Amino acid sequence: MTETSHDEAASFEADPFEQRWIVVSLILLIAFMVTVTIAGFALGFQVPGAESRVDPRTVADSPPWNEPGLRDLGGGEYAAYVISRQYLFDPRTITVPVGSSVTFYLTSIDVQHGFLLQNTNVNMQVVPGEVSRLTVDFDEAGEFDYICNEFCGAGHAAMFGSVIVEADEGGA
Ligand SMILES: [Cu+2]
Repeated sequence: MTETSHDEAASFEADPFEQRWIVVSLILLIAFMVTVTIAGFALGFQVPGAESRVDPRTVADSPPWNEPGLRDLGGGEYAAYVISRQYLFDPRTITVPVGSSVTFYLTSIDVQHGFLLQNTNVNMQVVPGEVSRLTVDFDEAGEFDYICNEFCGAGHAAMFGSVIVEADEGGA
């Protein structure tokens, strides 16, 4: 039985070059954790989450999905229920006033689709059986097209729509 000295057991021997890289990796890890924390809590970045589960065979017949479209929740807040299927988004047009905060709820009744809202950071997968949710604040008037960005079949390229953000005509 060989005896290990106390010093040897307690100290960590590594090449100085290797030690430097271990330190660099730890700094990077900490930097990523800080970045993700700031993005999530201070800047409001959201990861599209499965809001709830639905039955893709019956979801189109049950509220609120039996009447897809916009709901005015008051105070500039809206909910938009969008059904995705080969090869269209229902509804194809969503119109809101500038300054609106719109929470999009999407589900698919057939295959997997995508929902990319151009000129925003919204990019969600739309999975049958699940509801995807993301909130967008529309601070500028304009037209924001949404497209299916997951190949879903022969008519994939025709799968698009748009959010129209209307300028405030009242001019407060
Ligand atoms: Cu699609």
